[in-house]
Amino acid sequence: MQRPSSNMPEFQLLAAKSKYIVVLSGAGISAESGIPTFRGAGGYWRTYQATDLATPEAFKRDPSLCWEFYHYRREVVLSKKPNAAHEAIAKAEAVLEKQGRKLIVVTQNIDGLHQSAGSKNVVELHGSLFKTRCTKCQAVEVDRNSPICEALRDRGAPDVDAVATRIPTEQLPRCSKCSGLLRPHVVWFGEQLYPDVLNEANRHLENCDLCLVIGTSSVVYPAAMFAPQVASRGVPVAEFNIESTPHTMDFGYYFEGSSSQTVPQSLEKIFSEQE
Ligand code: BV8
Ligand code: ZN
Repeated sequence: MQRPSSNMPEFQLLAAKSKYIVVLSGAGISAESGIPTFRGAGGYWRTYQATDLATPEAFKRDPSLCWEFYHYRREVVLSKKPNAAHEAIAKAEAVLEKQGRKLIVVTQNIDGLHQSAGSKNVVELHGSLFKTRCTKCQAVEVDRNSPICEALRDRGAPDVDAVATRIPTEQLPRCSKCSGLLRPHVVWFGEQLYPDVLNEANRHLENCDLCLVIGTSSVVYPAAMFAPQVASRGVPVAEFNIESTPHTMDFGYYFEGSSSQTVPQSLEKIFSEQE
């Protein structure tokens, strides 16, 4: 098996020539914005791992605890900003678009930081912290209110010994149309990805001529198979991570380091072409 190249000048030229770039991002791209990743130490809230609470069963069993978890994550994200990696990707999209070329972000993240940095073409594979879905009428709404509802104000403290008095479901976020109980519009473990989102992501994966896969441990399916799928078409894929992952050997390029450094560097020839 050939080892991935770490030849940055070579990759910069590839990126400057590409017509249809797909950026696949995971929690690692937001780590330097201060948002904990899942697998690092930050992956815990109180005595729970995200994977314990990000399930339909957890919501059914205790919607109050589940909403405290998501309320906490919303408030954390509202206090954070995109970093240089998000910004370089948004800038590259704008420059390429002027030249009739595409750059699409397909993200596993639900923090909305790509959009805050100015990215327009963003496919949110796993939904968004700032969208709700009614469990009764299925209406999906954008909601960036802080707090999302009065009963959750000052709730959601992450400390292990935080006292979780249960909030009655009537006081949890309710639907403005049918007053049904709202849930976060995110894809939980064991839930299928939204078909239209999956189709859109696949269309981009099948047509791109370059792929950057940034800050993902590639353990969650089906997202974990996207970059290897592109590489198997013979399209150059570059992985950006602080450590190698189970798929690093599948890719043509691997740039070790913090994405806020390596990602802007990899895209800079797109900007210099423009000047
Ligand atoms: C489904 C929204 C099918 C919610 C998320 C056994 C084997 C294989 C699969 C399964 C299995 N058991 C269950 C499954 C399926 C399951 C799955 O894959 N489980 C995993 C845990 C094994 N998948 C699902 O359930 C999916 N649905 O398969 O449905 C189905 C079919 C028929 C009928 C019914 C169902 C749904 C998965 C979506 C779950 N929702 N998020 C929420 O967030 O609350 S997943 C969530 O976790 C994220 O969205 C993301 O996808 C994942 C976290 O992964 P990463 O983003 O990669 O983050 P991580 O912390 O892991 O890694 C960070 C990386 O960044 C690291 O590599 C680190 O080195 C790097 N890094 C850190 N700092 C930096 C950096 N890199 C660069 N610079 C830095 N500064
Ligand atoms: Zn409703």
